[in-house]
Amino acid sequence: MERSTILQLGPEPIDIVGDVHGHVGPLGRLLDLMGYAEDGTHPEGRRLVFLGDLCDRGPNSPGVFELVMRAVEAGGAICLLGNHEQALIDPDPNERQKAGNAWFFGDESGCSKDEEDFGPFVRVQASQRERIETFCDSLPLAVEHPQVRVVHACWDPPSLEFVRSLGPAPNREIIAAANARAVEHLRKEGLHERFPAAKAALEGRRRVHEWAPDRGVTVEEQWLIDDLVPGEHIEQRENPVRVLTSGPEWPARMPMWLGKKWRFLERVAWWREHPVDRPTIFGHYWRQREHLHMAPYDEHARLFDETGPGEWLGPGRLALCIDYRWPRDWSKAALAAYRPDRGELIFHDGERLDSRWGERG
Ligand SMILES: [Mn+2]
Repeated sequence: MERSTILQLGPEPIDIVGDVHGHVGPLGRLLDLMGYAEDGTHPEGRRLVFLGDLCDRGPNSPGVFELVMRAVEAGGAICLLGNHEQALIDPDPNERQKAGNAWFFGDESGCSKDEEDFGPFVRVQASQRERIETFCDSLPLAVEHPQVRVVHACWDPPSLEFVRSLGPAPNREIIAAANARAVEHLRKEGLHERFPAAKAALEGRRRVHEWAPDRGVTVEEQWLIDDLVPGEHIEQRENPVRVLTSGPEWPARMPMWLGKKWRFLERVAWWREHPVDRPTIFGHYWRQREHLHMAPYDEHARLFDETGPGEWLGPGRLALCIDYRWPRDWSKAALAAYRPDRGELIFHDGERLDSRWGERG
């Protein structure tokens, strides 16, 4: 099939699989429950659409890549680019620092920390490395099906237009062009030198993980933060690939230590502010499979309110997030697929939920 960054599908029924994050066993069970053969083919001609974020954090990222690459080659499956696949091929070395990707980068990427947080995990073999990179380079950023639209994090028309304008280029080139656009905006705001300098100045503090900004910052640290907040905001907002693969983010009230770096932005429920006009499925947002308040920082309550796991979101209820986790145990798999023609959400442990878009009847 010819490379296409925004893919148009025909009417054949699809099954959309949420973020897998290295859980190859649960993925196998989910595909089995839906009637797929091991190579990703289906006796009724159904087609798999993976939302991206196949890898990182879980026990076997290489195994998930092997399974999905085979399904794409043999079964006509489609896999979208998630922010974790993007990190594997991003030309900016800063962007490769993602929690849980030491299976791919080894010691250059905070390996011992990953081992402690996510271990044990299977590491990539030398013979797989280039195939995985080539695969990530070829993944579409969005899919349009007659029933639904699919993207990893945010359906944003201007960002899609930017990507479309670049034609069928490999993702590494598209990511580089998007990064360059963000740098151009940093330059306009006079931050293109101060922002990286402020990042570097905080480097030591993030490595030892000893800084506690909620207990006060020095004047010098506040100056750094004053460059970091707008810098990160521009870096996210003005980067069309990042908007599609990790969504718009807004300045957070307090810097957060997340994985391998300090973060000065937080996720926002874009589906409330920028309602979609057609059913849209996405992953990325760590939706809790059962609702549980988590003080003091309850991201679920902020993004999803009290909605149940299969509820559609936003005005008109046209947006559905199918990236799940368990509230008490983040390492336990919670993998689901959405079947638009059946209005059904199916989990790898066999639970099925009715889930239909549109106003409640
Ligand atoms: Mn993601």
